[in-house]
Amino acid sequence: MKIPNTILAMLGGIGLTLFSLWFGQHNHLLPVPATADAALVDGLFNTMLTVSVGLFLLVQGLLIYAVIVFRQRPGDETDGPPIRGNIPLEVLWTSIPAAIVLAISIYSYEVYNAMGGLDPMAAGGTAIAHHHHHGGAAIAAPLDGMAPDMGNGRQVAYGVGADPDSMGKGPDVTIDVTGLQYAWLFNYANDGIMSGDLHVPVDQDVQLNIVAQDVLHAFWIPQFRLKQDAIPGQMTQLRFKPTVTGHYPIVCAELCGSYHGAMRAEVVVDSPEDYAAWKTSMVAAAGLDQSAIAAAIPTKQLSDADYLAPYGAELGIDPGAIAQLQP
Ligand SMILES: [Cu+2]
Repeated sequence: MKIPNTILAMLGGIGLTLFSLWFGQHNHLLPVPATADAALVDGLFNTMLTVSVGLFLLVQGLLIYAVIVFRQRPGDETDGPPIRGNIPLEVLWTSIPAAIVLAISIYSYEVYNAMGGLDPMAAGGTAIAHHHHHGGAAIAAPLDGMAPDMGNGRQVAYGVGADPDSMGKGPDVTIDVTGLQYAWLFNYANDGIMSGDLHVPVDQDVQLNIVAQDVLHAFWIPQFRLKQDAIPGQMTQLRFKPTVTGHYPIVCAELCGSYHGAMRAEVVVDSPEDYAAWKTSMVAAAGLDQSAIAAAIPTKQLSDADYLAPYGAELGIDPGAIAQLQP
């Protein structure tokens, strides 16, 4: 008995769909989701991956099928049939991708809105509460890291703000973040703490006010599913609720100079007790010796060779080779 080709094609389509749906949910491509909103991003990513895997297998499967089934047989010197255009086919393969792109746009817009990305300053709780005036001149350009005033008294900023359901509520913790070549600095103004690593308490609403001191940087925590440019003269912000305690990397995701690759820090999501203990230890350390913290932060004053020496040891590079670097 021979199974009709239409039945085979249908079974193939069902199998391909089921595999794509399964793979979209079991791809393990993303690191642990460590904030309340991370699941939204993962949902979007997994949906796009499901569609992509399905299309990839369909297109590549048909290609391989055609290469095998319609290959040139020995002794066959004829030309292929002169096929030109196929309106129904073109309508089909234009309308399906158009519908997919439209659906993904609407979905991603909803995700961005649910994360608080559309109106980051609407949360109310913000460090930017006053206006600066220089010599009485009303200057529209950003001053001192301020967001520009759009004329109606509302500050406009970039970033991810509060979820729509926590709009109007201030954050539990506010931390000022400065990106500079080649480090991140975290300033807990209320506690008088300056740190090279970021500590945040689990299950609390955290707001980061981000600026850059010199050039563009980008503040990226993969486990938080958040990335935001740090811009000189223009404050940006990120607001999130960490949900999983642990240590995660902070990566600069904008090529910002020679040692951009070394511009990494760590975010530690602490239990409430650990967070309190860390703050106490930092306050004590700051009281003892401010310069110890400053010394721990890499600066541009180091020569290239000095700066690279610890990394060279780590990578097994001959110290002599590093010493020959031109300043
Ligand atoms: Cu950087």
